[in-house]
Amino acid sequence: MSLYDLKGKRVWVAGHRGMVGSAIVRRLEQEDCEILTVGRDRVDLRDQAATASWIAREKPQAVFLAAAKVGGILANDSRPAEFLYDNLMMEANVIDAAYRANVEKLLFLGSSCIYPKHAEQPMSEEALLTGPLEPTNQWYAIAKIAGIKMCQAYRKQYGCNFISAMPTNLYGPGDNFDLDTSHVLPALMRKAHEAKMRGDKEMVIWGTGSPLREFLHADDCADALVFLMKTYSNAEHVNVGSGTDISILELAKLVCRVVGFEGDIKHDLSKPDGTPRKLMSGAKLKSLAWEPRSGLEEGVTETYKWFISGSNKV
Ligand code: GFB
Repeated sequence: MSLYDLKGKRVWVAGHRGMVGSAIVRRLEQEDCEILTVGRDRVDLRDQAATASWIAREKPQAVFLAAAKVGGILANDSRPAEFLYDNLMMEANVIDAAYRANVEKLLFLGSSCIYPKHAEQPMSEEALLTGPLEPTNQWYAIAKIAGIKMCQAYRKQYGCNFISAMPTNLYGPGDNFDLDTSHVLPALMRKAHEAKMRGDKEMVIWGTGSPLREFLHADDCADALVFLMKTYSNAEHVNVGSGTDISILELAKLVCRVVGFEGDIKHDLSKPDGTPRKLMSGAKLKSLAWEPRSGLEEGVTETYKWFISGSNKV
């Protein structure tokens, strides 16, 4: 096991204000390292020169590339140019500048949507590029696949110690709760909460509710990413998931139970279901001796406490 010691290192978390980036910062505070961050107001990672000069000046030794343009199924489907361009530019600029600044180790974050729409479940890392993608998020998926390939190419040609991790659907503190652009779990939590506050008799979920989704708490994901940064060095990407999935309708019922909303659940069938299932195989990560800590109900309960604590900015 090739250990990379974070002790005393300058570690840059690109995308530190996002849900995953902020979870990585929280997790790194348990390490004896110097955490570097920079806001997009100071350095736009889509700007190659600005990105390269910041990295050359700050000289990070390790990089968590968690900066990305992300969103739920509707945002992905309705803003393909932004999801493709922004993600391609950010990853290309950071990965290339990291190589030129002799960064010792970089971890690139992708997503479980990189796998084919009808991949055999659970999806192992080998399923990549073996079939057509889910149309609603093919743009984001292609950008993330390109990021995996860039890390592999820089490892092959320049010997860079760059690795890739593919988290499943994440949730937790700092998530996006905007009802048009968010992912399903925060959207259901906000809808159930607001329906309860208004005394509504029902709440509406998108699609049939039959698709299955795997969820992992952002803090569990961050722990896995720091674990991989320290212990993994290989060209192939690594799935980071919880190993269990749930139907969207059952998730809605779980969220309503946690929120305390007792109304009916209705379906807006004008909205897309997306991929029917995308459960990832966690065998590779398990073989490296990492397991997620929190279960879904516990994680949703903790996230709802955060949501109603007023820390949420929506
Ligand atoms: O989380 P989500 O937006 O994205 O949708 P994906 C998951 C499922 O939840 C879909 C249903 O079947 C939605 O129709 N759903 C039900 C809802 N109610 C809602 C709602 O109010 N809001 C939302 N957003 N969904 C994403 C990709 O796919 O997975 C991203 O688009 C990324 O790029 C992410 O890869 C991990 O899970 O379908």
